[in-house]
Amino acid sequence: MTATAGGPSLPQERRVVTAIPGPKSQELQARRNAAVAAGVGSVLPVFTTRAGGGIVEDADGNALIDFGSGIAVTSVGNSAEAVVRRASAQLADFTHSCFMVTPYEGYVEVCEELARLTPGDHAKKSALFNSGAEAVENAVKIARSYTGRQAVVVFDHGYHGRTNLTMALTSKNMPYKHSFGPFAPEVYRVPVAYPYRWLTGPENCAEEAAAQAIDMISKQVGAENVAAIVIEPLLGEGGFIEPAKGFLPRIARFAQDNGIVFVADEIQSGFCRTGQWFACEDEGVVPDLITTAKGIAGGLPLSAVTGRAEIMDAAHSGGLGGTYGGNPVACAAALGAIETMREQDLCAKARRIEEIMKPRLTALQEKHAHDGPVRIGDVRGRGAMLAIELVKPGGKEPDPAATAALAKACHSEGLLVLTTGTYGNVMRFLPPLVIGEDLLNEGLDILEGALSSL
Ligand code: PLZ
Repeated sequence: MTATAGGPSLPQERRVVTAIPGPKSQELQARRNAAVAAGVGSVLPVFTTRAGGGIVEDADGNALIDFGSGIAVTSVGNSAEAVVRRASAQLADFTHSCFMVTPYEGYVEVCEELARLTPGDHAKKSALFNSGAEAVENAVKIARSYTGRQAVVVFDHGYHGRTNLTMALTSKNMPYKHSFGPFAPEVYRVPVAYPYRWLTGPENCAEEAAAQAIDMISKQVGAENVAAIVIEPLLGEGGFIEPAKGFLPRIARFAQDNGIVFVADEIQSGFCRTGQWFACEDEGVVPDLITTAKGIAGGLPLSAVTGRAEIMDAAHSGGLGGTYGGNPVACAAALGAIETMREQDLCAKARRIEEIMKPRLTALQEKHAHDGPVRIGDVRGRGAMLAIELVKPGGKEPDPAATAALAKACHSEGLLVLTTGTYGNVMRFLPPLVIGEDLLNEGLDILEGALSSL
């Protein structure tokens, strides 16, 4: 540890002093390879020592610009002041009692905040868990219990986790499901309105995709057998796909008309990420249940299911829980993160990030539209959840190799970027919402240079 701490006081400057990864990270990587299971991967094997604002510092003293936020988690920044203050105080008071043994106020406060912040003014209740996957599993348990039905409908390009049920809900085989079956039954996948790749073009994408999805549900499953429809209002791991406008409200209405619980998985898109508290607000969709995690607690593990009180209360007493669900330190961190989002108006910050980034990404798309070996086929997303989709010249064939090469080129210049997408050809941008505008623009300069260098 050096004199300056991480968090907001970490110098907000990019610094590349060694190869990336540098010698210390390489040494650690060798130890890691000997001790950590090969199935656990890393995007960029530089070992983190401190982080804060828009910077991640590594063991070799490199300071990287952070366009990933640990996969949309540190929206309030790493070690944000209010998160550290509240979580530290809680650490000193007690670390665990188990809410199922003796409860504590922090858990209740987080549930009260969730009732206030999530869409809709109906009576709401919440239950807290540890990971996103656990929240999604519990949303399905609750919906099944409430409806007395079994089937769950999910969408092409959807991602909901890596546990057995959520692997079944997740659409992409590699790397999430391959060799890990058999998967949970009663899961049905239907089309999503992906404007860029809709065969008849983007114009009628919303109506056509909704009609196909509803037809498949009605004909193949039977609406009366469906407990829940689970969808990400802005699909994350599938490639930052914004369903064509009109699609989500149509599906939500179908759910409502047929007594199906409509679940919005906002684990990646929630908590100011898209410029609103929740992405489903964009089209005024009010979900019956909403799953949250990631950004909720500034880096500590916490997740939640929030929704209509009568649905949330359907599961029998003692039917929901887990040893660590709603851990007091994680709850304190969440209250600190929510305080930060409110006080610093991080929804507005996310919109400002879009204002800066999107025109520059669109200009890059124009520059790389025709000539050269790489083409940006699509620029999309909202707020600080933005992406470019890379395709081969002359069409829309996905170009995962160029995407990987672009990420590598950015990494070597000290810009931490992540790729995503069913076809591995989407570069996504998820900067912390507190990142400075200088760093944001510097990151975009690096991206621009890296694209030209391919
Ligand atoms: N639902 C919408 O984005 C997690 C996955 C990273 P957990 N996304 C990042 C990886 O490769 O494992 C996610 C999500 C949506 C559910 C989840 C699952 O959340 O906290 O990773 O379980």
